[in-house]
Parts: sequence; structure tokens; C-alpha cells
Amino acid sequence: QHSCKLLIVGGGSGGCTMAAKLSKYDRDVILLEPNQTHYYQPMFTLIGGGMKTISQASASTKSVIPKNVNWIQDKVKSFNPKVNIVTTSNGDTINYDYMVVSIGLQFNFDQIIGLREALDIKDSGVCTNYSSQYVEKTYQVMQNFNGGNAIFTFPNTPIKCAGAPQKIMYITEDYLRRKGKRNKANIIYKTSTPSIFGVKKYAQKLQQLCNARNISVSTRQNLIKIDSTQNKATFEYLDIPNKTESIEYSMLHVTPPMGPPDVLMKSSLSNSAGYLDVDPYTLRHNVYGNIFGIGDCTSCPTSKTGAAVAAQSIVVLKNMINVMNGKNIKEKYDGYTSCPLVTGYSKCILAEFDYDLKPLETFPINQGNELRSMFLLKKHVLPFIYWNIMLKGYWNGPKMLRKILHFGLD
Ligand code: FAD
Ligand code: UQ1
Repeated sequence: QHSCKLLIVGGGSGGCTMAAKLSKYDRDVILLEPNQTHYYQPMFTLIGGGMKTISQASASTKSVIPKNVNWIQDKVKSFNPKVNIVTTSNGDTINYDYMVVSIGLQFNFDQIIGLREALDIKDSGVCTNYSSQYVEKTYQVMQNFNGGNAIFTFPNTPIKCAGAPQKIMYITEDYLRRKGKRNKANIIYKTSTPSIFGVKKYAQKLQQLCNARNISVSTRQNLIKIDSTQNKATFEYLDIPNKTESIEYSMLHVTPPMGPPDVLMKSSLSNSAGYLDVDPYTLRHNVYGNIFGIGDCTSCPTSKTGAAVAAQSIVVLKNMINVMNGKNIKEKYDGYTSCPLVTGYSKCILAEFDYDLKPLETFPINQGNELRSMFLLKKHVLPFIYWNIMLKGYWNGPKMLRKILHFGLD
């Protein structure tokens, strides 16, 4: 039976960033997080391509939580916001004055028939970068590829890092080219979305890139079933009722369906879609004024990324401090998000945009082009920023840098 002034539920990117920031203001902070290991998930794309190892993306949870924060290694089982209490899986209760909810998204592997089995079979050719459990298999599947269809999917749900399903495709294409196997492969992108990317500027570039590299793109198609005995994947056509199609694969990279965690969906904190019901600008809960949200579990209509979490963190901090001091809240999140679209082993298109889906680029160069500098940023600089600046509470996204670099230009 615990009690605290500030409770943070979920110790991923958002939770640990808020723990670092809030603990500089108050010593009475509890962080509730079940996992021993913390992952820098944006590195999973590079691990899938054999450019980094899982240990480079991992740290112990203990090491990423400030010393003066009380870590309880457990899961929230239910939220009782009317009485400011959460209960945990072990049966404990935690009472709080203010709460930040940052429990991310849940993978719903079971929504695709045969997916779990296919991922667990060593030589199935089926892989996913999305989970720490499977990410290393991707590079093995790439190395074992010896011709045929290489298929990359995007599910019929919102996901985190909407670019990741295609980044690994470009890396695979580049890999096969370098190994002299490209002419044996049909590379196919099958997405549930209506176009290759949500922002027009980048979508145009990516579609051109697919045309130039002979990658076939099919929209509004959704993976529903995998038969790993026959290496066949079945897709439904989202705009043609009852139409499905099965195709054979040698490599199948699956992005699993995702959704809000069950515990949130069944609570009174969620909106009708199951996400934490927050004001998209202030990030304060729409019903319970002492609750804030950050990251993938919130109802913010932004593309869900770690970059978005960084930009949200300063808004949550400032607004929470004002609420705690009985003042009006005024800080607003503009929807900033970013997706480093790695296009192979040496280049990257760095998409950055806001709620209006308007590009909001940090550097005074056209980031819509494939750039080596942005690849180096992704591979070397962003991990450094994450571990040493963001998780220490000092990174609020690149807004300041953008203003400096664009001084006098805009
Ligand atoms: P998470 O970091 O996922 O943390 C959620 C935490 O909540 C977890 O630690 C979990 O254990 C905990 N939790 C869950 N349920 C409970 C419970 N019941 N009780 C308590 N705790 C719970 N972002 C970028 O900015 N750039 C990229 O290039 C990029 N690439 C990506 C590539 C891949 C393959 C993936 C998977 C993600 C990528 N992302 C990228 C997205 C980024 O990792 C997420 O958007 C970010 O981690 C979201 O932070 P979060 O705190 O909301 O969720
Ligand atoms: C970012 O701030 C961030 O958080 C650390 C990421 O997550 C890993 C990103 O991928 C990106 C692109 C940004 C944006 C930062 C810059 C310097 C453009």
C-alpha cells in the first residue's frame, strides 16, 4: 500500500523521460514499470538490418531511472481515478495526487492467424522488427533469402513509427543488391493505408524511390493469415468486400496489429477507441484534471514516435507544474513528430511534421532527399541524445535547434 505525490505508470520512453524531469521538481515520485530491461526501440530497424546489436539498444531499467525515484516493478491492473488509486498485478494499491500515464501500445499478434507460430519457427522466413523478442531474426531471414517474394506489411490499425514497416524493406533491397541477389527477388509492400506515407511531400519521394528501385506497392491490403507449412500469406482487400488473395513468400516481414493496452481500454480513462482521453494540445486528461498522458497510449492524433514523446515531455512538465501550483495551463503541443526513413545502408529521408501534416524540418536543407548526413544522425547521434540527454530529462525535441538553424531564413 503505497502513496505518493506523483505517479508515473509505464517506464518506456515517455515514462522515463517524465521521471527524469519530474524528479528534479519533486522527491515524491513513484514509477510503475514491470520490465527489467529498457529498450531504445528506434534502433530495432538497424538491428533488423544487421547494423547494430540488441545489446546496443538495451539498458537495465534500474540504470535509466533517477536514483530519487521509487521504482515499483509491477504492472497496473486497474485504474480508479475517482479515488486517485491504481491497483497492481501483485494486489498492491498506489495512491497518488497527480498521475502520468505512459503505457504505450500493445501488440495484438493474435489478430493474424498463424503469426505467432510463424515467428516462433526458426526457418519460416517470417520476421518482425517490432518486438525485442524477434528483431534479431530479421537479419537471419535476410541472409538466408535465396530468391522469391519478399513481402513487407502494414496492418489495419494505428502503429508506432509508421515508417518502420517500409524502412526494413529498403534495407533488405539494398542488402540483396549488395549481395548480388537482387534480380532473384520480387520486393512487395502491402499496406492497409491509402498511400505509402501520410505526408504528401515524403509520400511522393518514397513512391518515386519505389518505382526507381522496382519495388511494388499495393495499398488497402491487410494481412490476415499466415500458413507457414506452405509459406503462404493471405491478404484481405479493404475496399472490395469478401475479396482475399493468397501469395507465396520466401521472406515475410510483418508489422503486427497494435492497439491501446487492455487495462486502459477497459478503464474509465479511455476514449471510445480505447486510448487515454487527453486534450491533444495540453496533454491533460479531458475528465480527470490531475492526470496527464504522454506517448503512444494517448488519443493525440499524431504519428506515434519517440520524437513526439520528446516534444510532448516539456508540455506535460510545464502544464503539470502549473496545475500543482493552482495556475492556469498554457503550454501547447503542436503535434510535432519525426520519422527517420532509412532507405538502405547509407541514406535516410528525415520526415518531420506537425498535426497539420505540414513538414517542419529542423535542418535548412531539403530533408525530403535521401541524405547520408541524416543516416549518420539516425545511427550515431540520436541514440546518444536518447540515452544521455532525453532520459536525463534535458531533451525537448529539436524545436530550439530548428529555430537557431532557421534564424533569418523563414
Ligand atoms: P513505450 O516506450 O513503448 O513504453 C511503454 C512502457 O509501458 C513499457 O515499458 C511497458 O513495459 C510499460 N507498460 C505496459 N503496460 C503496462 C502496465 N499495465 N503497467 C505498467 N507499465 C506498463 N520513434 C522515433 O522517434 N524514431 C524512430 O526511428 C522510431 N523507430 C521505431 C522502430 C521500431 C521497430 C519501433 C518498435 C518503434 C520505433 N519508434 C521510433 C517508436 C518509439 O519507440 C515509440 O513511439 C516510443 O517508445 C513511445 O514511448 P511510450 O513511452 O509511449 O511507449
Ligand atoms: C528525436 O528527437 C528523437 O528523440 C530522441 C528521435 O527518437 C529516436 C528521433 O528519431 C528523431 C528524428 C528526433 C528528432 C531530432 C532531430 C535532431 C531532428
